Amino acid sequence: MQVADLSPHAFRRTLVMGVVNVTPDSFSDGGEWYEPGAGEAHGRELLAQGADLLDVGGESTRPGAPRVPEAEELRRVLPVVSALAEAGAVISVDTMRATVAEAALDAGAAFVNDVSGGLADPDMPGLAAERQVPFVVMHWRGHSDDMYASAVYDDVVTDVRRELEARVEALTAAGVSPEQLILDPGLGFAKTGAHNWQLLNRIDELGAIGLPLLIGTSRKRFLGHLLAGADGTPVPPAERDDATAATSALAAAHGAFCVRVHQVPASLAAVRVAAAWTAGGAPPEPGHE
Ligand code: PMM
Repeated sequence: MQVADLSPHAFRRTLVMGVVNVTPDSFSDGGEWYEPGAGEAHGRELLAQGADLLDVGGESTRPGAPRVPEAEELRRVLPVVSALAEAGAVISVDTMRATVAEAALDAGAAFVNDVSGGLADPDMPGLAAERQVPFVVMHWRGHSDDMYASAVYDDVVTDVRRELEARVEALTAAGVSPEQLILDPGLGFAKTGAHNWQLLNRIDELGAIGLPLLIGTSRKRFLGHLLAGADGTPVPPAERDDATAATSALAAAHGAFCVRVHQVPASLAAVRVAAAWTAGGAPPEPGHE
């Protein structure tokens, strides 16, 4: 099998990152892939469906979630990373801990996805600099136990942009190369639904920073509210995949580097449509050039 170059500088079309949550309590799929072997089996399924990358995480970031002890996070993540890397997947590890990121890289992960953008663990910037791997810097204002307290902005897009640029400056000062960096507005993290829609509406202002963007809308609460029926009850997470795929198409049409999704096939079709629409013809698929 030819391994595609999925690094940000080899960008061809928007990549689809499939989510493998090895957690008992994620909001979107909590517990489904938590049993031994289930995370690996789910990752293999997403890979077979055409996911470009798999994002393996062992700590839920749902609002209000308590932190998971490091030993438990390692226990959850490492066997799944090793098995899926062995199966040929390009893996990102979704962690805020440098120790977990390092162990996952040693076990075959290729990217680090840090929802705190290197803020939660002072050792993370140094690790990213040392390992020179792609590093996802998400906009973050604090741990999940009280993130809505900090959902206060003058202008959410301007503020998120400024805070992401400050992270870029701090990380590059710590020796991380700008070529490694992928930025993410952190939809739902210290953001209300209204904030999320503003960020998507003005995604080009974030793109103007000049670094690749990763967008994570998948199954999030604001989509549940958008699709609510007349009585106002949000549709449940598993019924938000069509809306997620629509956001994947739009994010791709606005030049996003990657979309992070739970259900791969519809978003993969969406980003391929967007690529063909934008180019006026289907570009070669990653790995098939
Ligand atoms: N969202 C979640 C977890 N990790 N990582 C990035 N980079 N961006 C996101 O938007 C993001 C993330 C929360 O969703 P989940 O609990 O369903 O994985």
